[in-house]
Amino acid sequence: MPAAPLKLFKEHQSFPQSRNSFRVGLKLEGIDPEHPSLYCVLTVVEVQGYRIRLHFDGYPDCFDFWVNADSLDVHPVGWCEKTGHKLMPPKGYKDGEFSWPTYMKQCKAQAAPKTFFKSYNTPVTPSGFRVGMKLEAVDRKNPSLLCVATIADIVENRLLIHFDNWDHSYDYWCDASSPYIRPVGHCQENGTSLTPPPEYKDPKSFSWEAYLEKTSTQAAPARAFKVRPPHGFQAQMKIEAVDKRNPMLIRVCTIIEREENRIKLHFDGWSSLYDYWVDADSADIHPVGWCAKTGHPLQLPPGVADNSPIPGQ
Ligand code: MLY
Repeated sequence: MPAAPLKLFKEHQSFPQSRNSFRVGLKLEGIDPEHPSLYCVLTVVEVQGYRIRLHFDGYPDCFDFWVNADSLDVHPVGWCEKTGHKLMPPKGYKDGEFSWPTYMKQCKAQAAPKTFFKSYNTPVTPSGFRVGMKLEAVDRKNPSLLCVATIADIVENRLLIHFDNWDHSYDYWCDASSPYIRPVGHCQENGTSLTPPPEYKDPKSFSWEAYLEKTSTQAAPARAFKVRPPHGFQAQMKIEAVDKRNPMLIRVCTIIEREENRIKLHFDGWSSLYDYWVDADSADIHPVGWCAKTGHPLQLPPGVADNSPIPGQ
């Protein structure tokens, strides 16, 4: 079976250009993966190859999560203040009560240096998108729904999508070429149904024209939406992928099906009950050899002997 060719992987999935500089104990600011509109106080609690495990200060370990060292979801201490974002303090602090300098002294901790962060080194290309503009977006928790949505934030070429009058749990980050976002009018042009904000009990009573007028907002310009070239992954190709059921683990996988924007993963040697779909641009899929190159353990299919040399023997 062939390994998926390197050229099919995006830069953030492929072999890293630099090493992972993060160390256990360093503090930073980052997006809560369960609430992507929130920036939180985080500490590096484990480093494994090119990945880090992050802990929410003051909260139980069960909320810890893993990211790659070049994740755009993490920022240096002070980033929120500098960019006008609200920072959720550690548990136990009231709003306005938290200050990084005091907290750092109390914890005797260090901030992760700015140079460790990818988000600090990527140039930003201007797009036609502005915060507050409206669009039609797929609700990724209910993927059959294309809904009335707003650009709630823009950071480094990424857009935060919020669904009008729904809570923030449906929010997500994407870029201008995301297949999940469409210009205002897309549903009407294609004769498909648009899910209006929840106060419109009868979807037929919703009109974009009246809504933009009522909310004094603008539609995101159609030219700002970019077309994403198709991914080249094919069935049978081997990759290394994070197991979402135990995200500290990376396993040997086979792509067993493909769709326009997704691939279906099979974990070699495991029941197909565990197969699932991931986006082709997921940060959790990597070329064969990624674990070896970045110094991350690779979970082999059960029953396959690990013949790699044991360090120190
Ligand atoms: N059955 C769900 C659907 C929620 C859809 C929210 N989207 C549009 C943001 C519910 O009613 O909770």
